Amino acid sequence: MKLFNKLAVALLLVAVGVMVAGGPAQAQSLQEVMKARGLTEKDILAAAKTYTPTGGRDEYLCFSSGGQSGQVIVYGIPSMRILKYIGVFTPEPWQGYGFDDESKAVLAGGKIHGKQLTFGDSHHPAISETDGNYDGQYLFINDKSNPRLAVIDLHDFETKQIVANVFFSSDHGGCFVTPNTEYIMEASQYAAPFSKEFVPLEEFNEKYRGGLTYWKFDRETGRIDPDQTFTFELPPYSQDLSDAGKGPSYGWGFTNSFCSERYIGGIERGRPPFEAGCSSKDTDFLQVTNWKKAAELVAAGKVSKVNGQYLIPMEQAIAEDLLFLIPEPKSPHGCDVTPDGKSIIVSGKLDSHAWVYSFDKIMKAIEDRNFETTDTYDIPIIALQTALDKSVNVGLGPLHTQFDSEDGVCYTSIYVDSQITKWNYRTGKVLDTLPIHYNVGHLMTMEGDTKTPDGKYLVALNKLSIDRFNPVGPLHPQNHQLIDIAHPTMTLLYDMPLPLGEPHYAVAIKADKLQPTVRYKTGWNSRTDEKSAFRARAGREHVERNGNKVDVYGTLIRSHITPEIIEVQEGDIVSIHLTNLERAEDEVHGFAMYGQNIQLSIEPGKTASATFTADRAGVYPYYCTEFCSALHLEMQGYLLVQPKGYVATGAEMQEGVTYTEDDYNTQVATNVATQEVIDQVVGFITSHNYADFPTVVGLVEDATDQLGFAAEAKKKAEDAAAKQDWQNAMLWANQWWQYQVKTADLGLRAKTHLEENGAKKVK
Ligand code: K7E
Ligand code: CUA
Repeated sequence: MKLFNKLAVALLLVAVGVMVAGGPAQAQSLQEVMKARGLTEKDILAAAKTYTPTGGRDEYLCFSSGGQSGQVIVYGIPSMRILKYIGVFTPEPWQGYGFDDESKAVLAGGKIHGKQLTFGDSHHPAISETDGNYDGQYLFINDKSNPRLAVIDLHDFETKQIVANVFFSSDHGGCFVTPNTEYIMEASQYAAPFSKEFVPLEEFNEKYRGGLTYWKFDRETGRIDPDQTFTFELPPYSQDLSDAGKGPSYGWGFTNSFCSERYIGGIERGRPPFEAGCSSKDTDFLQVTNWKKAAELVAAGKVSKVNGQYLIPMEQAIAEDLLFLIPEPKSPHGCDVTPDGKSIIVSGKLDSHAWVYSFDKIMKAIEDRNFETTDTYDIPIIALQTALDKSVNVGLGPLHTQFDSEDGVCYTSIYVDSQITKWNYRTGKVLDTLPIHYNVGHLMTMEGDTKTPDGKYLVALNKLSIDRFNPVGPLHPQNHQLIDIAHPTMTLLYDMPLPLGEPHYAVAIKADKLQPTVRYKTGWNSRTDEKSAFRARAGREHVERNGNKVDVYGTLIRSHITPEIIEVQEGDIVSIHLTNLERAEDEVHGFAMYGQNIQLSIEPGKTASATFTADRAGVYPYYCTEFCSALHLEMQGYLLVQPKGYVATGAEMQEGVTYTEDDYNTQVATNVATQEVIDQVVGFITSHNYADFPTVVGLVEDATDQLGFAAEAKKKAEDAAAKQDWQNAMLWANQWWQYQVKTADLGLRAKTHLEENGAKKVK
């Protein structure tokens, strides 16, 4: 007892102590906050450069690979606020991705040997380009584990297409777009037989192959066209990263490799491991391909199809001068074409140099047939010294290079030394270095792989975060560090933990180049971008039965799902198609059902479908999963799966409350008063220049819709009252009021927006 008292007193003292010493609760001035939180002036400056007040927007949007999560992560720069995850190779329930029929069809495009995969290892995102600059229309990303590419449309940030490589069994060197997004490059990584059949490792040199696919992108359809796509057969050299030429090097592609030793491992056979055998030679090969000439050969019908796609065998590539090799430093990583298209920078991962190749020198060697020798596969090799411009000592373990707005200036990530090196690829001078926490992989500057980089900020995509954040168990977040590069010396601004996968690469685009839509045309299949065959209009909701196939054509609008009761029989195959009738910005409804693994996300205008077999008789409540309005919880319904042979009892549905004429009259009085409020708000809006405010125009459209519904409900109430059916009169009067409430809510939001944004009185 005594001990307990002592403890209690001690705790009290501690509590008081904290209160006395704990200035923070009182801190008002900047100095006090700085002192209390131990912040330096440098910290405050960094905060001021990244802090974005409420409602503020970012200058750039970054699309980061989500690594093993198979997604794309979207965040703002400089605030580093995460804005969205985009489901790409893996199901993403809160977006309905992989749960609705429409997105399942997209994911099905990525099946491997007929197997539906729920995993992807996303690596390199690329934004579509026009004339070598980001145009903000599409985003592409590859899956290393299962060689696939995805197309994301930036008009709605949704994944539209996944294609699987018919030759490769892994990839890495994608996605890299040609300057007008004619093609998207995808290079294989781990060599495997193109036949995808069993071939013993003893036949590695003859039958295992690397390759480089140039996927044709069709701007008209916004989709990859596999029929016009072609692949270079390459030696089994473990191709790594790629980049497309631009400017003078337009028409060419560059792909490095890291195991031209063609070592095939076998620890369990007593052989040294891959890591020893794949790094034993001093050099590997940069593979130079002429895609423009290859495309001409394809168009001229000179390339044959294998597995249904154009394949350019090595002999043909050699004979047609489409393929050349250049030695590059030991086990390189990174392959980056400079903004002027004149140089290619390759980093020696096991070396401390960045190697700058001259495109002019490469072309001269090809013209002069100045080859050192050929490789085992008869591919001509241009001598390193013939093609090299210079090599620059940038630090141990250089990986990737990105570019600044200032001519010649670039930044290379240094993995082993954990730093960023700023240098000049024209002069060969190192300009600055900045330590990174820890082990940077890729790095990215604003629009840093285009013809006209913006500079300004750099993000270091670090592999480890170790001690940078509060511990959350042995699996730590990754760390994206934001760096200010607008000045001669680099400064670290911000650490952002990324709690998803290993984000390999990221690209950032000026935010004002993106103009995403806020709503779809009503009844839209967002995955195919056309009117859905399953759309339904208000008042036209219905159920169709064909044998044991039941199609429900329903709608969603605040705050009800139509239909609210669905009756099917055990064994039926049920498809529920729902159209969101809302036009209001951000007014999304969800749809989830007990026990059926169903979750849809239905944005304004979208039609989404869920198909399942009602294989067990029972009662299955469903509801809207987005808190969309005050009566969101009431946005509900029942699927009744009747047992085989069920016969209805013929009894009436019983309501819990009986209403009288008085109830009806009270409700009508409320509605009349509510209408007065609405009229006042409408008066305010229409007496101002509201048409100049698109947000308000949207709100007014939506309010007009709601008011229209109110009028319909009012009529039903009055019809029932005329028949003295007070039960239905009262319930419809209440529904009339529900629509009024939504109208008033929208009107008030519009009024507030006008007041806050300085609308002018016009009459
Ligand atoms: Cu992690 Cu580009 Cu796949 Cu380098 S890659 S670090
Ligand atoms: Cu719709 Cu909640």
